[in-house]
Amino acid sequence: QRMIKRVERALSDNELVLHYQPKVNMRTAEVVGAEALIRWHHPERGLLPPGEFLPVIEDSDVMLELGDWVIREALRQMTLWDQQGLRLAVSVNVSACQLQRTDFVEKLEQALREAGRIDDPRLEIEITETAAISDLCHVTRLIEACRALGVQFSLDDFGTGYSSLTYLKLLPVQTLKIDKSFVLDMSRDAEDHAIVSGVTGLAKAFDLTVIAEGVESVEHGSLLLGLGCELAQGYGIAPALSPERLPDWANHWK
Ligand code: G
Ligand code: G
Ligand code: NA
Repeated sequence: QRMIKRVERALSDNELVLHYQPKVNMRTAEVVGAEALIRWHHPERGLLPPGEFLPVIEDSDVMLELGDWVIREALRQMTLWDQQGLRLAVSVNVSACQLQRTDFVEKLEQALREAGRIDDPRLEIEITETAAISDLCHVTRLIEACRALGVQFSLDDFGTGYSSLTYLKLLPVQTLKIDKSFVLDMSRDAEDHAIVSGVTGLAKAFDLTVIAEGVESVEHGSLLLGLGCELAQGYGIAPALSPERLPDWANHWK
């Protein structure tokens, strides 16, 4: 309870920040986007990763407040980068409790309008399979309504939840994110390699975009390219960077 109050104060005291992990096309060497990942500039404890405070506030109203802030902040940053000539699609993580809100789409539209991005959202929402499947009917309608606003969806950590092909067929997402646990071991573990290969093939068959997480090495990259998965994210490319550092990184990355 004290921790929830403390995060709420962090939000109003501007101690929360978004860092952005680049997403690249390994074939064309293009920087295609960035995933917003929250951090807490704690006055005593330094920069805290989300695992230190998100689980505590999940299912509280503060999580909803934080979720709203993440979307508004990411849109604001995107416009700043646009002004610097860096045109990126930005993705944000949205948790199950946010998706359950009946006013999610309304709030999103309001945020796009206030950010002046209603005509060019270039925003993607990452949801986990588990969150999507917990209320499939509601989430399906929500995705459709957001897509009508030009906002895209990706299924995060794909392969780790109770993914069934039926769900995949029903969910109108545009992108599958292959979970890093499969990518990390794909050079040593034949089954993980087969899973990455299978998900990539599945994405093609469903006409979806596919992106691999956890790309840490050149070997990961070449294996993925060999399987036809061109988009990637991971420490081998870049960790999450502060918004000030990202433009410089993007200009020098090849
Ligand atoms: O940055 P890091 O790799 O430590 O992130 C850990 C987890 O926290 C990731 O799985 C990510 O999905 C989650 N996360 C990071 N930022 C946000 C956010 O803004 N909202 C939600 N709901 N989850 C986030
Ligand atoms: O899927 P999720 O939103 O949890 O992904 C973000 C998380 O993955 C963050 O905790 C981030 O630090 C972590 N991450 C990003 N790239 C890599 C990587 O190449 N290797 C590993 N092990 N973790 C990564
Ligand atoms: Na994510």
